[in-house]
Amino acid sequence: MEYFKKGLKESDPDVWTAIQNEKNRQNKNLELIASENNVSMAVLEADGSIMTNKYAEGYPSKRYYGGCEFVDEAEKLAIDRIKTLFNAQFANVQAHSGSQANMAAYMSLVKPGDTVMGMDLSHGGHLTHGHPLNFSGQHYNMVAYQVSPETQQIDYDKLRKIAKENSPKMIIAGASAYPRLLDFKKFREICDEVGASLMVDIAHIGGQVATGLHPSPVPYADIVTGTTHKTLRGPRGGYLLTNNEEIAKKINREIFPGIQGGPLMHIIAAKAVAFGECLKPEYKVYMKNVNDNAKALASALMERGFTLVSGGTDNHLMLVDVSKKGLTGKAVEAALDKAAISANKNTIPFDPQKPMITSGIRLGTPSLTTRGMGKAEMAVVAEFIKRVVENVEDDAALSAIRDEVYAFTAKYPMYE
Ligand code: DSN
Repeated sequence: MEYFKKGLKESDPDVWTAIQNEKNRQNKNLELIASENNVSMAVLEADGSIMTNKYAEGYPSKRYYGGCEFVDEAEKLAIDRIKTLFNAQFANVQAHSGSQANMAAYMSLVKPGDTVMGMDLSHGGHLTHGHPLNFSGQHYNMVAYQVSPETQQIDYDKLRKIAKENSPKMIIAGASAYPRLLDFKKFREICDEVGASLMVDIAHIGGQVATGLHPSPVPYADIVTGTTHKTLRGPRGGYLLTNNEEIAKKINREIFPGIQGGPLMHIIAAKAVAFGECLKPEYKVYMKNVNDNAKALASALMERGFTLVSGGTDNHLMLVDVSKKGLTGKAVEAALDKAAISANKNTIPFDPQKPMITSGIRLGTPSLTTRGMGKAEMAVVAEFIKRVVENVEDDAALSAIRDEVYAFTAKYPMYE
């Protein structure tokens, strides 16, 4: 039947063209968005596979549909592999995204109206850690903790004080824009002092935790949540881990039927492939290179007169305070875009600007490292960024830089 044979180019040239253009953009641009990465062909193949056709509400061997024997195999592989990767006793790999994983963690550990502490969004936290417009801020009594104005790192004494004053039922550790190590043992001690559960969101630092480059929260947290598409280099999605069997049962109930219906079996198959890749020795080398490249990029930027929040990085990302150059994050993001460099504006601690303007730019090295770039290339990238920042208003200069960026990225080919 033609229906099963005709490819996208022929059957829908409009969507095909959009995808080709996006592929070209990914190949040609320098991708510095800290939460993005580039999946392998193997992950891409599983992601686009016929497992998308299958309904499989429930869990392996306990489904509400027949014909699940092969999707069961894929989900069991994903569960077993992620448990090995993080040395965790229980895992749920069905969360469609990090936000859904976080919602399931809340629903497993606290009740609506309970007090929950999370990191202020503008200090590095995430929408699901208490933003008033997010489900977290709408349904829970959220109390924020911040970084210290001096070190721009978490002040654990202050955190303890806020916890004692507010008696939260749960404290969230983890961030979307925090370049430093997190002390999960200390978070656990504070939780125990005030009788709170500990939820740890490792959406960004999953790769570092899996490879021992960041201490693991698994021994300390009641629930660990994460995403699969950032440092883990998998398809878009989420996961939850725990060492507590009762909490594991709650997580499974809250993901399905609590929040979600049918799991995305093609995505779960692709998660299994990505976790398999993460278990290989090459992945450890990759993650070390990601962190080394971040340090190299941070140093190269500081040598060129940039100010970094907290003075550097311990992971894959950094926050550049562009207000020190008299600019906003919005203006720099737009100028970088014109030079084919993708990054995102980001609030910095105590930012006087609104979230759509910001004083910062967040940069990360996972994608450039996947392309095979190393420390020497980070100096080249820093120089591109410096020149963009010096020419934010000059479209001709930005377009000349873009041509140089294209020539540079052509040396690190990705998808054909
Ligand atoms: N939006 C993601 C990020 O960019 O960090 C977090 O979910």
